[in-house]
Amino acid sequence: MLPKTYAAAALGLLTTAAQAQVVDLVKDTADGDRWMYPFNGTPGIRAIASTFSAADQGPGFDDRDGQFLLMFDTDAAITPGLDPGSYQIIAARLTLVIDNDEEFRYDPTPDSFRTLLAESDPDFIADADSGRAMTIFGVGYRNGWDVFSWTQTSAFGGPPVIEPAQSARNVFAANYDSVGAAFDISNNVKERFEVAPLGIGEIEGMAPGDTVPAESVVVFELDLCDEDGMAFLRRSLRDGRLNLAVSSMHPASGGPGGGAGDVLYPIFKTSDDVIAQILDQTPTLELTVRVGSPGNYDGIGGADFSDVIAFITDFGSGDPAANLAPPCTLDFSDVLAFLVAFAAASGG
Ligand SMILES: [Ca+2]
Ligand SMILES: [Ca+2]
Ligand SMILES: [Ca+2]
Ligand SMILES: [Ca+2]
Repeated sequence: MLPKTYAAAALGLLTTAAQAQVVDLVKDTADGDRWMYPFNGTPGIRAIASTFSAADQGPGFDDRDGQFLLMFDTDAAITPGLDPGSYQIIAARLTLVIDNDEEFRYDPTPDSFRTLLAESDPDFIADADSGRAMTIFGVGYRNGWDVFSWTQTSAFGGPPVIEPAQSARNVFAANYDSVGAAFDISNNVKERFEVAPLGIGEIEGMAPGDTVPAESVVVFELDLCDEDGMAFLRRSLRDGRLNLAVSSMHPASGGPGGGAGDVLYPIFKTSDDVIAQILDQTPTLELTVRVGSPGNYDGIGGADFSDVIAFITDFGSGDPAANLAPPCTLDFSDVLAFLVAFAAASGG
């Protein structure tokens, strides 16, 4: 469950720049999803998508060789086109369901890229916990594609930097610099840098190192303290579409491009899995977002005393809805942000 259900969302109040509302958005299937693998023969309609690494296979393949791209249109529920600062992310969560049974190990903590280097490399360190984390990222584009033009059936990539497929993909798992420019993290082992995921996949009741059964529910709580990541989310809400990439560094053994051996990586059900549609196991996005000025905190009427009470109540109880300014903890900067917004919205 997301932290709160708001009367404002139920009433469906109209939003203008001066008004605010808190929207609980639940999308129980993706508007598009795609196994982003260079040799996927059924792009956009495949019922499963696996994530794995080719970091140990030399040049020619992205380290993050198999990625799972998910596309959610948000514009029907959350007014697009506003300044990105008008979207306050209060909670964000992606839920996926595992398709394969007992083939990979659970690891809820990401490993350094150094654990994926050759053991003879001076920078190599051993992976302290078996398994690899399932992680989620925002995306970036190349070759002229963008969030509006790219669809689940668009071309995988353009000319690779190294044949047959390295650094070719048109949409890639990304991190962002301080001005919001995306950079491709698909080769962070070859290029030797650590990555910052938006969220880490967790499975309730499972211990690190356990093998993961089919039908396991993987929950990615997005990190509200990641300011670059939250800025990506806000831009996505402005654009009316949120595209996300799931990645993991499990070895590509036993499957696509991975040669002999058992499958050792997660396989997720996509929105195209007919059984998953019936069993409610398709990818699900949950967002709680305040849209517009937080001065009208309760989203009801204009900015008046009830908004002051509502803010103080949330602030006092530690509700993340009261987090109106960095850092992501509740402190005086949030009170100040509320007062400034309240003064502006109430004309005072
Ligand atoms: Ca699809
Ligand atoms: Ca590990
Ligand atoms: Ca109000
Ligand atoms: Ca804060």
